[in-house]
Amino acid sequence: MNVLVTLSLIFLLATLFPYLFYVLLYVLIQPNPPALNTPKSLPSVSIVLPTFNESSIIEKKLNDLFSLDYPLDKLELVVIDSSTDDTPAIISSFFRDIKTIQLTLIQESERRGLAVALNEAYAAATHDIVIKTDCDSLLDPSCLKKAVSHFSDETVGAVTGTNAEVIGGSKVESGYRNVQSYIQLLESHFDSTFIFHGPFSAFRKNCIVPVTEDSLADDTELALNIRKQNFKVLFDPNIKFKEAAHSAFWKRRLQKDRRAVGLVKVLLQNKNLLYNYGLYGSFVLPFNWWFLILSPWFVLLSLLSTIMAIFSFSPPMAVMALLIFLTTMWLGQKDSLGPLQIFYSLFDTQVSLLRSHLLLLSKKNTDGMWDVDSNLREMMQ
Ligand SMILES: Nc1nc2c(ncn2[C@@H]2O[C@H](COP(=O)(O)OP(=O)(O)OP(=O)(O)O)[C@@H](O)[C@H]2O)c(=O)[nH]1
Ligand SMILES: [Mg+2]
Repeated sequence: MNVLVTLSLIFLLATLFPYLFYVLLYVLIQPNPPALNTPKSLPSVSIVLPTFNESSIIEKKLNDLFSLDYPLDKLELVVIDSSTDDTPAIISSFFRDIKTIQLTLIQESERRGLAVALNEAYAAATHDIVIKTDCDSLLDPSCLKKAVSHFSDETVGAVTGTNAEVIGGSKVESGYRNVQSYIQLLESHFDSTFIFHGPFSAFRKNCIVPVTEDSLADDTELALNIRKQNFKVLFDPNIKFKEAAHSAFWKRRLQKDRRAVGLVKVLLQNKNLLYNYGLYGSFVLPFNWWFLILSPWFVLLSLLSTIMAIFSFSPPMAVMALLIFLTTMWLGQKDSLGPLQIFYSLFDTQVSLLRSHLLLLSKKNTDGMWDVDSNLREMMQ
C-alpha cells in the first residue's frame, strides 16, 4: 500500500481511537449517573452570577433563578458586576421589593476580567455550597436540589451538569454536547470529570481556591483544584441547563476557540497531575490530553496525508476530494449533514482545539477579557 495511504489511515485511527475506546467502555460498563442522596434538610446556598453588560437578558436570568425549585429564603445571590451599561440598575430595581433571595451586589469600578471577578465573588459568598451560573443560560428548576444532594457525600467537592438543550437549536453544538456527556459520565464513574460548565457548577465553599487571573476556563480550573484536594468532582447528566450556541463556522470560532484555549491551558499548567490522584491522573487526564492536545494534530495530519495520497494517484481527483471536503464542511456548519452531522460536530471541536494550540504557541491568547456575543444574547431573548 502507498506510504501516504498507510499514514493517513494511522492518523485517522489515532484520532478516532479514544472515542472508539470510550464507546467500548461505555457499552461494557453502562455507567449510571451518580446516585442522589437526600439531605436531612436543605442547606443554604450562595449563587454567584458574574455580569458584564447583560442589560438585554439580566431580567430573564433573575426570573429564571427565582423559578428554581428551592426555598428562596435559603438562597443568597452574589452578583459581581463590571458593566458599563445599566445591568446593575436593573438588578437593584428587580430586588427593590423582593426580599426572599438575599442580594449582594458587588460593582467593580473597572473591568478586570471574569476570573478576577469570580475570585472576589467566591470570597464574598457566605454559605457552604456555592453555585456558579452565567447570565446567558437557563437552569432546569430541579438542578439546585439535585446538585445539593450530592454534597451529602462528604467526599464530593464539586458537581456540574449538562447542556441538555441548545438555545437556537444548533445541531453542531448539540452533537458535540451529547458526545461530551457520555465522556463525562464515564469519567465521573471512574473517578471525576475534567471539564466543568459555566452555566451550572456547584462547589463546596471551603474547597474553593482562587483561579489564575487570566483563566479562560475558570470552572474547569477550580474543579481540578478541588480534585487536587482529594475531593471527587462529579458530572450528573440529570442536572440540566440550556445555553445558546451558533452553528455557523466563523461565528462559532469566537466562543468555542476561546473556551478551547482555556481548557488546553488548564491541562498544560497541571502536567504534574498526570499519573497521580488515582484514576483521575492515570485515566481521565491522559485521555483528555489525547482528546484536546493530540487529536487535533492527528486530524490535520490525516487530512494532509489523505489529500497527498489521492494527489499521488491523480491530481484532478485530489482537487475533487478537496471540493467534496469543503462542501461537506459547508453543509455541516449549516446543520444539514443528516446522520453525518455528529462527525462534523467532532471535527468542529478539533478545529477549535487546533486553533487554540496555534493561539497559545503564538502567545496570542487573551488577557481573560472578551466581547460578549450579542447574537447569542438575542437568541436567549
Ligand atoms: N463581572 C464580570 N463578568 C463577566 C466578565 N466577562 C464576562 N462576564 C460574565 O460571565 C458570564 C460568562 O461570560 P460569556 O461572555 O457568556 O462567556 P462564554 O459563555 O464563554 O461566551 P459567550 O456566551 O460566547 O459570550 C456572563 O454572565 C458574563 O456576563 C467580566 O469581565 N467581569
Ligand atoms: Mg456565555
